[in-house]
Amino acid sequence: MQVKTFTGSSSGEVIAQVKAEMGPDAVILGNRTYRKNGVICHEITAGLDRNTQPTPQTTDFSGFGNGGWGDWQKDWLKIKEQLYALMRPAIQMSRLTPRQRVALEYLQREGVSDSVSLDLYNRLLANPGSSILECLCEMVHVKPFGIEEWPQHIHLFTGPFGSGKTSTALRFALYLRKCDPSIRLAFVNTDCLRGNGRLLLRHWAELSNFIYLEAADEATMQTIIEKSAAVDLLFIDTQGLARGQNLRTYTANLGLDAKKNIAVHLTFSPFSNALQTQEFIQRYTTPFPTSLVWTKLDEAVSFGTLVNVSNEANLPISALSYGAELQDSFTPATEPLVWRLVFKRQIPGHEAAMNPPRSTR
Ligand SMILES: Nc1nc2c(ncn2[C@@H]2O[C@H](COP(=O)(O)OP(=O)(O)OP(=O)(O)O)[C@@H](O)[C@H]2O)c(=O)[nH]1
Ligand SMILES: [Mg+2]
Repeated sequence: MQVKTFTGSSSGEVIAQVKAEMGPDAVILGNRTYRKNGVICHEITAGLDRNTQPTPQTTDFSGFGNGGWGDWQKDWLKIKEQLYALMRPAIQMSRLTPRQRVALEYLQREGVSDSVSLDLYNRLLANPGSSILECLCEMVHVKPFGIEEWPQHIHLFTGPFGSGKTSTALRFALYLRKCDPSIRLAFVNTDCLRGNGRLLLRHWAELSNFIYLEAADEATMQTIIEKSAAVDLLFIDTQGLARGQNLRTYTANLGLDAKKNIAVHLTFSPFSNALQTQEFIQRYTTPFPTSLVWTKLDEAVSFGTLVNVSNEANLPISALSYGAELQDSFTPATEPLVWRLVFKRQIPGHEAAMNPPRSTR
């Protein structure tokens, strides 16, 4: 390992030196601040492993599941936290307008991560006069669920166990039926082993006059897809994936490849910590166009996680769900709905915000 110590008058300056000289793979081994001849000096010791294997990309799951990837991810998260802690002084609130400052401080209290805060701060400085919402809209994308925005023939619902996959698939189907009563839609359940979800989907699909099918293997799935020209849309409901599994392999095993016209909808509820969320994103990332569906918003008390995950995963939010029932508990996402949720904790359709936070206007 190559180890080197850098000094400078600010931590930001020293980090820039580390990056310039040792590159993005450098690891911070230690840091200290001291006074020399009355001047404050910042010192960072950084290391670079010359024999390091290439940084795992989101596409590389080779080390996944044997502990190595998970440990690496944990370490990297810690390093990132340290880096951002060092860079926090770089956020000089005094350089923002009072309105921007209040909004940024509020977001930080609501759980928006240091990296998102810093990114937002830099955007605000780079575009003087821009509003915080303008900058946030560049960082968190919204693409409301509907046929126009999501015209794919096949829609696959994925996400952690119990995150609301089946409910979301049914809500989406009922919503499309409401928009177009003549729509022909078939559900394919790939979760054929576990009883409850299977029964729930079958029950609701049949009750709502949708076709219900099951496919536990590639051959059955291929047959269904070949015949699916008879319907306008095919909705595939899947099961959650355990640690060590990933959606790329899961979809490949069902013969769902890039040649097929597929959209993926990833259901997430805003309760996981940063490490778990990051791991979920890796687990459920595929090359298919993907949306984020935020579920169980009625159970959450703050929504900073929405900003962190949507920004980090770089996936558009397509829908918001906020109730255990199938009816009146879901809406396609729009920017005003998302930002009212984040800034006012206002659940869509509910006029009054929960514990409206002070001074965000
Ligand atoms: N409070 C609340 N409950 C919800 C919401 N969405 C779904 N649920 C409930 O969460 C539970 C799990 O929902 P499902 O749709 O079965 O979740 P799933 O991801 O398909 O679950 P598995 O297939 O078992 O992994 C059910 O009791 C739903 O009623 C929501 O937005 N708010
Ligand atoms: Mg289910």
